[in-house]
Amino acid sequence: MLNIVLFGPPGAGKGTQSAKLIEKYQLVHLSTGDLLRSEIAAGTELGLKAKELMDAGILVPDEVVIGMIDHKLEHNPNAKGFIFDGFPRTIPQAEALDALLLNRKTAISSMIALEVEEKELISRLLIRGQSSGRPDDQNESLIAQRVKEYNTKTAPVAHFYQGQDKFHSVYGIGEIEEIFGKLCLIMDSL
Ligand code: B4P
Repeated sequence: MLNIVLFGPPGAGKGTQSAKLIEKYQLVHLSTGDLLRSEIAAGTELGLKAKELMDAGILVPDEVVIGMIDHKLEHNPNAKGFIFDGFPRTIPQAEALDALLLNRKTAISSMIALEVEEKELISRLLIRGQSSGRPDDQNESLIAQRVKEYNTKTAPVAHFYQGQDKFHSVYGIGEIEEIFGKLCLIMDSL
């Protein structure tokens, strides 16, 4: 199985590149951001709790997202592999993912990080906010809060995969196709 963690700060291009990768490599896309937004849209209790945190630019509790991923793995027993987009975002999430995959006799193949400077992240997300209506893309201070959350809680997850010798990084500014080409080179080398 090919199991990829696509990593990077908010707005780095994870969702954008995941969509292209799943098409080319026939993998299942698991985005915790998308899963949480569908819970919000469905008005579930989980969604109501998550919305408050997401609208404030704060990560939702580990057990919530780990439970969602476990559920999705359970429902895709015949997948050729997975693209994890926006997960794991903390060290406990990374440890839990290793355990969930080990239970299924598989493992993460590689983490690929998209490196983008903060100024560009803020500009991309403000543009997306104008068209998507996503509450967490609406103002600069909220986006800065998400980047802060990333720097303190999520960035250390890269070291977790460096320690397993599974870390790759790609510069994430430029044409979408050009960045996709660099990701494919890594994917094809795995
Ligand atoms: P996510 O849905 O994961 O949102 P994101 O990080 O903001 O988006 P992404 O990174 O995928 O966007 P993309 O760059 O593709 O998370 C939202 C919230 O959910 C979090 O803040 C948190 O509260 C919660 N959450 C999610 N997962 C969690 C977890 N595991 N644990 C705890 N909480 C969790 O796109 C950004 C924009 O850039 C787009 O408009 C795109 O068109 C544009 N773009 C992309 N590539 C570009 C390029 N090369 N050039 C120019 N623009 C580009």
